[in-house]
Amino acid sequence: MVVNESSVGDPGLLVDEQAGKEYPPDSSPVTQWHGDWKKESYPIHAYIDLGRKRNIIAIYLYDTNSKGDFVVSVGEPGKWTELFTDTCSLYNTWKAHDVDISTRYVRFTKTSTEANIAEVVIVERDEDKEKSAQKTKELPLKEK
Ligand SMILES: [Ca+2]
Repeated sequence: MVVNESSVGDPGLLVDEQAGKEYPPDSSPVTQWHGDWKKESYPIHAYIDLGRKRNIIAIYLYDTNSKGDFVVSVGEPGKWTELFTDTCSLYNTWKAHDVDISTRYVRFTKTSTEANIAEVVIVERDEDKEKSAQKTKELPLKEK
């Protein structure tokens, strides 16, 4: 579930192109999270609720046009810790961020209209395999 903390934009577009189970992802997402064109609207924030605490081993971002800081944080609503900042310096490229973190919530911050990310893939550790593709959209559905 994606929660929009801002009054503009649709952060659901960060997780609307999760087709395929490849790891690492090799698709070419096109719909990106955008707020509006007003400078004063930024930064904008949104977070994903993974349903329960997950052991996250990688976060992939699909970088599109322009450059700007895209911040990924973990923790819980009202209490975030920055995990990393991606400068969005590449073009139409999947960027891998290896992490080792246990969290239920992952927050994204788009600091400007230029910090353009089209899709996010969050990989949870699978105890049966070394690395497996369990994506954001599917994670909450795995609840037993
Ligand atoms: Ca998308």
